[in-house]
This record gives sequence, C-alpha cells and structure tokens, in this order.
Amino acid sequence: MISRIDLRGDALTEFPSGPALRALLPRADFDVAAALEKVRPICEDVHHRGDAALIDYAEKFDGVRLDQVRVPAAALTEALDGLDPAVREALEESIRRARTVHREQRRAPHTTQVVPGGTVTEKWVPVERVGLYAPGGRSVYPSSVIMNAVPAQEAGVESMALASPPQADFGGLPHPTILAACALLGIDEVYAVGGAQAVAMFAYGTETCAPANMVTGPGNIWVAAAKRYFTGRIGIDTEAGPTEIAVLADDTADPAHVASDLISQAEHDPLAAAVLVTDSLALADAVEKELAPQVAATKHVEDRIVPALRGRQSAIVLVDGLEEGLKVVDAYGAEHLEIQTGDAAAVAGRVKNAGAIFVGPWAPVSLGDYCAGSNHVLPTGGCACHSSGLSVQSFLRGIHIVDYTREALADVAHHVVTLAEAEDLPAHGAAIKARFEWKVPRTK
Ligand code: HSO
Ligand code: ZN
Repeated sequence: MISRIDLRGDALTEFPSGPALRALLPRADFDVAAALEKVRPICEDVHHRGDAALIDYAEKFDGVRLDQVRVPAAALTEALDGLDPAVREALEESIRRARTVHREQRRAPHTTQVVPGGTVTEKWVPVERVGLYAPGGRSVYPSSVIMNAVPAQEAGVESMALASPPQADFGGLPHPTILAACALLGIDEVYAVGGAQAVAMFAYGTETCAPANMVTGPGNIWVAAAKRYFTGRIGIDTEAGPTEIAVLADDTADPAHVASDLISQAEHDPLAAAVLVTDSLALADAVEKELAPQVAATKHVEDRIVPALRGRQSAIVLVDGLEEGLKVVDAYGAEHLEIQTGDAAAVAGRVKNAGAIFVGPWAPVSLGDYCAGSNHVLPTGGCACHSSGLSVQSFLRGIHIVDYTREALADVAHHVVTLAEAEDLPAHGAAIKARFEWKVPRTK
C-alpha cells in the first residue's frame, strides 16, 4: 500500500544532506508552470470581457448558465437557515478558536529612536481589499473559508469578497455550506465564480466585482497557476499544492493513530502525500499493517486514499535514529508535521522546516484542520523552508516612517554623501547638500 525508503546506515554509507537528501524524498508532480499557459487566455478573456466571460466559463466548466455572478444576499441567509445546527455550532466554535489565536497576532506600531532626533516607526496597515477563494466540487471546505477570512478580519481588512464555483446541483449558487460559512463570518459579497477565472476577476475587476489587492485561498492547479500569473500585480497567500502530512515517530507512537493520521490527509486528494519517518522498524511494520483495514473501513478509498498512499509522493522513510529523522523532516519541509516521539515537545522545538507542527499523541492534524485555533492554510511542496502559513501578518503591510530633525540629518550627512559618491549617484548626495547650503555639514 505504501512504499519504503531505507535511509539506515547499512543501506547508506553516509547520511545525505541538503539537495541530495531532498532528492531521495517523495513528492508529487504538481507542474504549475505547465498550467500557466492554459490559464493565460482565460485570465485575459476576463480582463477584456468581464462578467460576460465569467458567465461563459461557468457554463463551460461548471455546467450552469448564470444570469449574474453576484450571489444575492437572500441566498446567504437561506443557506444559514438551512444549515444543520450541529454543523453551525462546530463552525462557530472553529471561528471562535481561530479568532482567539489570530487576534493576538495583531501588530502595534513600533518606534525606534536611532539617534537623538532621528526615529523610524514601523506602522502596520491592512490590505484594503481581499478576494478569498473557496473551491467547489471535491473540496467543499467551509473550514477553509474560516481559515482565510478570520486572519484577514483580525488584520482589519475592510473589504472582503469570496468566490466559489457555481454548483449545478444548487441552482448555480456556490455550495450552501460555503454560503452559510460566509453568513457566519459576515462576508456578504459573494460570487459564483470558480477556477482561474475567479482569480482573474479579483485581479482585474469586472463590472460587478471591484479589483482586489490580494487573493488568498486554496484551489486546484488552475487556481495556483492563475495566482502565479498575477503575482507582482496582486498579493497572494501561497500557490497551494496537494496537501501533505509527515509523521516523525519512534517506538512510543501508537501505530493505529499514526495510520489514521496518514489516511486522514490522504483523503483529500489522489496527489496528497503521507510520509512516515521512523527509526523503528517495528512501528513501520505495525503502521503498514494498520493501513489496509483502516482504509477499507473509510470512504473515498479508490478515488483518493489508495492512489495517494500508493503514489510516488507517499512513503515510509526508515532512519537510524531521531537525529537523522529530524534531518529528513527538515529536508522535506512538510505542510503538516506530527511529532509522535518521546519528549515530543522538545523534538518539535528542534524542527526548522514545517508549515505547522503537531505535538504528541493528542494533537492530530485533523484537530488543526478544524478546531485547534491554528491556521490550516499552510505552505506545501517544500515551501515551508521559506514561507509561513496564513496569519494576520499575511494581510498587513509594515510601513517605515522616517522622521529626522535638521541636526540629526546634519550628523549623518557626510556618510550619506560618501555612500552616494561611492555608488556614482551624486544627485543623491546633492539632495542632502542642498539642505545645508551645498556643503556637507560636519557637526562632530
Ligand atoms: N488539511 C487541509 C485543510 C482541510 N482539511 C480542510 C479539512 N478541511 C489542508 O491544510
Ligand atoms: Zn485536512
């Protein structure tokens, strides 16, 4: 069901590191660059034809002919009224916990006195308008609406709109649980638009949808490609690739729990990655034994879980000890990393690359997906070595405010002029000298 990669001493002469180690580890093919060429004409069509293009693409890709792309307010209220009360309660708890965590990520302005009379203040300003994307089809995740909206709201983003594909089964509206989540979060500007065309709608704006400064939210490869297409023009969160779970475990881990956690993320996508890194052959064998019956007992088996576990992106990686295990998980840089070892908190403290870390037996990834309070929009594909998950910070811009007195400028003027001359930019120096009767003041 799942392949093995043996990195133990008797299989290897020397433990690899850096790119050599990364090359040995499994990863799905997710070729955003190739998809880019396909989304370019769609994006440009939306640019030129606006809403008419969006309506045509809804017919072509989603099989519904819409009169308008904006979802009427009444549809949001209706969706909330029709929501299962238990689901409503759970979503509300998820929102509450996410708010508790994200509220504390807000940033206050900070002033540094560099010299007497010279200060630099960093103030934090929210992005003005954000477009959130929520996938439809296989992945209708109201939890992802929460994970995108809450940090934006806590950052103080004033204008927020959501796009999600029209569903033929629901009269051309986005899925009702997505609409209900919007209603719970106070998002009233919603569009029945999916895929790359939704990103283009936010990037360029159309007759009904004002352009946004930033687009966030998960999606398929077309959404990722459209985000890449517009990078530089708008802000994005990440180009979300297929989801990943890595578990670093030793012989103290419960194999049934490790297996169920691997399966839980394999459930998302046939390209989802499930990676177990362990120094215990007994645990590896026991987890593998657990997989078959647990897989057989769940849903989404043939279409997602089996291909995900069998795929080249999933494996059990055997190592000699925890030190090597840590090297492996750092080289892999998982979206989600569970630590199921003795003294898991200490081990977690040593991890350098992961989107989010789940410590010990009682913090499975599923908890983080819904109700830990943490964010589940996390870097995939190894991007955890340079990027973070979504947070309040993602929606803020830090702006430096430079404030110097005449004396403070005079004090440092000769250095500025010297550096300007060293860079052959005399006009830079002149901008200083002009303020001091064309001399370089020397106060010291
Ligand atoms: N594990 C997914 C998020 C998700 N899980 C949504 C369930 N619903 C990526 O972090
Ligand atoms: Zn999940």
